[in-house]
Amino acid sequence: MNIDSAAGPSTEKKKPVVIIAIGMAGAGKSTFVQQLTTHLHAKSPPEPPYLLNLDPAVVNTPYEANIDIRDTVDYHEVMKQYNLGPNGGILTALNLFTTKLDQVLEIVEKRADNVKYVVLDTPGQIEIFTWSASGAIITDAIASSLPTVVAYVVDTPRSTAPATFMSNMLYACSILYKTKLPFIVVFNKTDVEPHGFALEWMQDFEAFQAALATHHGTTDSDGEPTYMNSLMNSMSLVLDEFYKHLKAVGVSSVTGAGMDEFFAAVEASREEYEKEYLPELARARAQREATLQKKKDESMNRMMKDLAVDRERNPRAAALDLWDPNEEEDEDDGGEMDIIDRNEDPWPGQYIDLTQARHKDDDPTVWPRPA
Ligand SMILES: Nc1nc2c(ncn2[C@@H]2O[C@H](COP(=O)(O)OP(=O)(O)OP(=O)(O)O)[C@@H](O)[C@H]2O)c(=O)[nH]1
Ligand SMILES: [Mg+2]
Repeated sequence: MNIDSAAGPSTEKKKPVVIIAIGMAGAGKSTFVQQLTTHLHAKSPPEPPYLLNLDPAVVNTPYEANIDIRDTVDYHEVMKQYNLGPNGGILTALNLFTTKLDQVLEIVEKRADNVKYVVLDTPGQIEIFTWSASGAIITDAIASSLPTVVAYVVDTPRSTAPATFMSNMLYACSILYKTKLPFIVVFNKTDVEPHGFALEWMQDFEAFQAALATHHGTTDSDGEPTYMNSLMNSMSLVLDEFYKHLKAVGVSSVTGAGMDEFFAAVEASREEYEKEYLPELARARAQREATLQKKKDESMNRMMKDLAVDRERNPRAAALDLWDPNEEEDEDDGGEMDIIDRNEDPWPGQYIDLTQARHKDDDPTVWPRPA
C-alpha cells in the first residue's frame, strides 16, 4: 500500500484516520471503542467507523467488528497445538494473523473512501502488542498508509496514586518513542474519578511533587524522602518534557462524556501526522532504501569478482555451469487462508484455522515449549 494511493487525485476527501486503542488490561479499551462507535453512529449523517478487533482471547466484544482476528485464528487451538500458555497463545495468534496483513490492508484500503475512522482494539496484555514484532509490523504498515494516532487508554480511578500514575506515564512514554506516532492520552472512567488531578500533575510538576511528598510511604522513619521518592522526583522532571508532546483528554466510555474533545484531539493529530510523521517516514524510507542499495551493490561487486576468479581458475567447470530453464521449478505451496470482511461475505460460521496451514498434513512435528 502506498502513502499517496489512499485518496485519489480527483477527490478532495480526507483519508480516514486510524485510531489504535492501546492500554493496560482492563483500562477500558474495548468499552472505549464501543463508545466511539456509538458516538459516530449518533452523528447526522452517521459516520460508522471501520472496526478491527485484534484481541484473539476476548470472549465477547461490546461492538460488532468488521474484521475480527478471531475469525482467522482460533486462539484455543493455537494454545493446544503449539503447547502454549495464554500469553504465548495470544502472541502466536497475532503472529499468524500478521501473515495475512496484506489482505487486511487491502480490505481497509477499499473502505478508505467511505469511512472517516478506522479503529483498532488491541489485546489486553499491552506488552504483547507494543513489544512484539507483529504489533510493530501491524502498526508500521497501517501508519505508512493512513494517518494513524495512538489512543492510550488510562484507568483514571486506578492512577490516583502518584507512583501508579508515573509508571503508567512511563509506559505511555515508551510507546510514544517506539511508535513515534501522534499520541492522545485518554483518561477513561471519568464518571468514577474526574481526571482533573492528572491534568494538573502533567501541567505542573511541582503539583506532582507536592502530591508525592504527601503520599503515604514516601518518607522513611526519620522523615527523609525515600529512594523511590527521590527517583520519582527526578523522573517527573524528565516526564515534564514528554508531557509537552502529548494531548490529554478525559472521557467516560460508559456515559460518553468527553468524546467531542477526543475527536478534536484526533483531528489535531491528523495534522501532526501529516506535518511530522509523514516527512520523517519518507526520510527513513529513503535512507533505508539507499543503505539497502549500497549493500546490494557491494555484495554484487564482490560476487562478480569471486566469479571472475573462479572462472579463471577452472574454465572447464565454468563452461558446464550453465542455467537450464527447463529445470526451473516454481512451487507455491502452503494453504491460502483468507481474511474475512464481515461486511462483504456471509459469515461462514466456522473458524479458518491458520494453524492447519502446514506444508504437509502428516507432519508429526509437535512444537515443544522452550524450557
Ligand atoms: N465506570 C466505568 N467503567 C468502565 C469504563 N470503561 C470501561 N469500564 C469498565 O471497565 C472494565 C474493563 O473494560 P474493557 O472495555 O473490557 O477493558 P479492556 O481494556 O478492553 O480490557 P482487556 O481487553 O481485557 O484488557 C469493564 O467492566 C467496563 O465496564 C468507564 O468509562 N466508566
Ligand atoms: Mg478489551
